[in-house]
Amino acid sequence: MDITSLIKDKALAVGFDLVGVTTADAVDDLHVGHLTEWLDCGYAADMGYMHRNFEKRVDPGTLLGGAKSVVCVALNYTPETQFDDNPEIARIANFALYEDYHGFMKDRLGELAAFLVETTGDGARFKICVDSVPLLERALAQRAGIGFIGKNRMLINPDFGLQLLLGEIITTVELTPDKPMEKTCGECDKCVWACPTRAIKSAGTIDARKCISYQTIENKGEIPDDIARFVGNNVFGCDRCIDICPYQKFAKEKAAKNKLFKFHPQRQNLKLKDILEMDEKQFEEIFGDSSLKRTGLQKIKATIRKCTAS
Ligand code: B12
Repeated sequence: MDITSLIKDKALAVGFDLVGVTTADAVDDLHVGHLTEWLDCGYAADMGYMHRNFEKRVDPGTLLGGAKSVVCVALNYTPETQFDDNPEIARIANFALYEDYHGFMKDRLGELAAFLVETTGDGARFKICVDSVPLLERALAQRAGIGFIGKNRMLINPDFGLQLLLGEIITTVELTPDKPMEKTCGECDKCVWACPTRAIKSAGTIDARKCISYQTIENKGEIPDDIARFVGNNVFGCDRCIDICPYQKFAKEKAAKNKLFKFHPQRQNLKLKDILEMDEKQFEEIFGDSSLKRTGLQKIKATIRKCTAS
């Protein structure tokens, strides 16, 4: 078996749902142009880090000297149980119903990278990336054939849907690249109309200033009044543009397969009132290993006070 096939088999064996390979070349001008326009229009809101490291973000080769390939992986986070829509219950974005994915994915990518070095010899170098590294993860995953980018800007795989978390290994090893997935949403623009704040422009660009996910996770200040009235019980993140997508509705994979990726069903049933009454110790017990930890209990309480009648 060739090295690329061995690496791909190992990626699935360590627990990822999808794997693809692309070169370490810069993304094409289309992506560079979209990122430039997005930044220039102020759509990055107060995410100052999105303005930094532009060269690195568009060119994975600059993150590791001598880089030749990028192994792109995806982990399905479709929840085991569905949220019962009730305005008194706090709605937490599906990805955060699981343990914090950053550490989980980095550990498995570490195992995969160790295998890569073992298989190809001592000289192989690599860099592991999950979310926080300046990299256009969705553009690379599309180029590696894992999925296509939808109008809601999510990486969509026709079998798995949209609830996929992305990670990469940039490496000096030369692997055989996959073909990009060339697909589009066609005429469908359900996500554009489902977004309560019209954060998705019809061409597909997302204005983070209007995105409920940005406002409830990233915005350290107060949520503006014109957005607050649409937030409702979405106290952390938002899945509206994902839930409405036909690719999610008709996805063949109905739940995450990797049972080691810990799902916390109790996070789906918390009343808004329960969170308002929570102290830091209780918050740590329930959300200690989740993405909510970075946002913090005080911000989540402020969101509930501002955006709901609680
Ligand atoms: C900043 C950020 C956010 C911001 C801004 C969102 C955004 N759309 O950029 C906020 C806080 C709002 C956010 C929210 C969410 N995020 Co986020 N986020 C990121 C981060 C760190 C950078 C994204 C980025 O580069 N934005 C820059 C803009 C310009 O990118 P873009 O709009 O997608 O445009 C690019 C392409 O789509 C393309 N493009 C743009 N317009 C057009 C038009 C056409 C016609 C074409 C062909 C191409 C094209 O060009 C651009 C450059 O490649 C990535 C991790 C990473 N390092 O990549 C995670 C990431 C994108 N987020 C992720 C997730 C899960 C979410 C949420 C679902 C969480 C939630 N439930 O609340 C939401 C989804 C919001 C959405 N619909 O995008 C996942 C997405 C996985 C997937 N399947 O796509 C990522 C990849 C993290 C990860 N490692 O898994 N996020």
